[in-house]
Amino acid sequence: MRDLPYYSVRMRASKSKPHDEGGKHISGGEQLVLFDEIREAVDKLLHKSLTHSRGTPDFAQIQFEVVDEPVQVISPLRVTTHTTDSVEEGQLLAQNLLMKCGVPFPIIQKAYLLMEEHAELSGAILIDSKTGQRLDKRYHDGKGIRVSRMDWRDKNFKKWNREVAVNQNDRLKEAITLASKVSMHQATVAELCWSDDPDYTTGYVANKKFGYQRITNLKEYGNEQGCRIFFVDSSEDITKYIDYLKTNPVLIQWEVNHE
Ligand code: WAQ
Ligand code: MG
Repeated sequence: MRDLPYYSVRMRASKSKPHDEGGKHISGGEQLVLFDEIREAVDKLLHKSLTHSRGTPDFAQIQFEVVDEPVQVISPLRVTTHTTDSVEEGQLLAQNLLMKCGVPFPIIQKAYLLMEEHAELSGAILIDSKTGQRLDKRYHDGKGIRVSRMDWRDKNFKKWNREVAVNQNDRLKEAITLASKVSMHQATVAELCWSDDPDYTTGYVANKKFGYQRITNLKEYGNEQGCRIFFVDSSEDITKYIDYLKTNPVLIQWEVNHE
């Protein structure tokens, strides 16, 4: 019997203008579901777009499409949480972890400068981990690369959560799902991320070797400046890498007794 096909369901919402015309990014989301689950996925993404702490959207798009490529099933990254007392402490720790992953300090400094120059992104910035050069600029109007076609089935996520007990919310699920897909690729040296939602200040540094390292206090409460940077090994084929991020379907699955 042929396996049932998966569908990629995507949402993006913006304020004052559509994304392509420079509107403020409010929210985005991606899911990978079976046909019978499309309605539920659309509902969930619609709810996410309408109730966002970055504001109410003036524009939104929700679309789905069948996925023809075979779905790759991978394990979630191992999670560690570091509790810090201030943004300074959190940021210092994030930089130390990035260096441990193999990103030199001057490149981290360049990345922070780039991030400040590009405040209004809806995707991730790709940076050459050897030169600090931005690699994604000519793609997607410079708004960053949006990783798509990934998900973690709720039942398995909940099981993982009961056993590993971090925090049962969709944000964590989405972030680990994305970080696991991204770090799977050999071109990824490390990822640095914190939310652009003003009410969420925990972020992370991730890579395949050290896992998903959550850090509390990566920005001040109320700040709408988010960050998502992939430090990349540019000796790999970048066009293929971006294609992997955008189109390769990946499901996260945690096996019991895995950890
Ligand atoms: N692909 C690429 N970049 C993305 C994607 C995506 N699918 N989704 C979001 N981004 C970028 C985009 O520029 C956003 O502005 C930025 O990341 C932040 O997105 O407790 O909530 O969805 O362990 O606001 C991490 C910590 C939370 C969770 C991250 O990010 C935890 C978060 P947000
Ligand atoms: Mg956000």
